Amino acid sequence: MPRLLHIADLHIGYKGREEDILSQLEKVVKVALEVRADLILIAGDVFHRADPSRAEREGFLKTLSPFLERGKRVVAISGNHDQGALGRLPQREGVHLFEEPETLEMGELALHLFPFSPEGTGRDLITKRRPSSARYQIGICHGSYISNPQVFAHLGEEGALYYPISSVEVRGSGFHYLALGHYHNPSLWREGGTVCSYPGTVEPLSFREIGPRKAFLIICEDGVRVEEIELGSQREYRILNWKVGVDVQEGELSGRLKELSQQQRVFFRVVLEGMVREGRLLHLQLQEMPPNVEVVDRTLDLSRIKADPLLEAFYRVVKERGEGEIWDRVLVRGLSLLGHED
Ligand SMILES: [Mn+2]
Repeated sequence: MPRLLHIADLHIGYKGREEDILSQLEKVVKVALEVRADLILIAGDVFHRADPSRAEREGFLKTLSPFLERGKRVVAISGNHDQGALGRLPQREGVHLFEEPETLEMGELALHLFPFSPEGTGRDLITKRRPSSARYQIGICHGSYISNPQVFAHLGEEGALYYPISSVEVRGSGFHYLALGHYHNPSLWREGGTVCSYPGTVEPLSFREIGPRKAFLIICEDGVRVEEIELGSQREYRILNWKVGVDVQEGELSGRLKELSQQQRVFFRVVLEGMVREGRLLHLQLQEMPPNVEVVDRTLDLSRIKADPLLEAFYRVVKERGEGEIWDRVLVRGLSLLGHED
């Protein structure tokens, strides 16, 4: 009864996050031992670059050691970020790395591996594999599942052209499980007789990777069963929407932003809206932001409005007309159309 732990998109070597990613991988290894996984499957983008440093390569293998020392195995394929990187790693017992399509048989398991290729498409899932009569058929691929609207919207049309896979090909594959990598947020669904999943990054790496990080435990026992495992994370990305004058007063803004910098485990993006009396002063304050806080300034600068007769007249008309959410939006949209943000 094989048990596999599926992860993807480690991006080891991602600038500024090197330590966090290895710490998170250490946690994955701990989890893999706790849930008695026999194998860790990594569906691409182990490294962030095609030429990982020696420290990154050694860091990867060293972190896997506690798992390998118990005679367990790790199977990884290359993704669009680390094509050519896996071949630079030293041979290590129990570690199987692939940069070309391959079918690997391990007891009751057949692992059909489809590393990223610029010419790759979902058809490869059917044409570039060896037939196998193993009891459990598992596909591993680094590609864009374009039939999932959530994935398609996130990757964008250009990103989704990378190794496009559609539900038609998955339904024809006969896989019990399709272990995907490339899309950076966890997603688990069924397509015909195939369970498909993207685990997402093991550690969040941007404001697009919000929410719990996951690994999937695949239990092969009369078909496959999948258990979702929450990994937590070393750091976290959080977006805050502050309206000046409502959520925060203009005078206390820099103090409030500095408070956020105390929470060093969190990266903050603060979206500022509302009205400020003097935009120039705000910009000066925002120049000295700590590294874990970034500010998106969408405020209206009252001093600029007052200095322009057209903006001023529009502002006065709207203010006389009414107060509240809808009038605020009329004001923001109208002022930007009139050239406030130029
Ligand atoms: Mn990736």
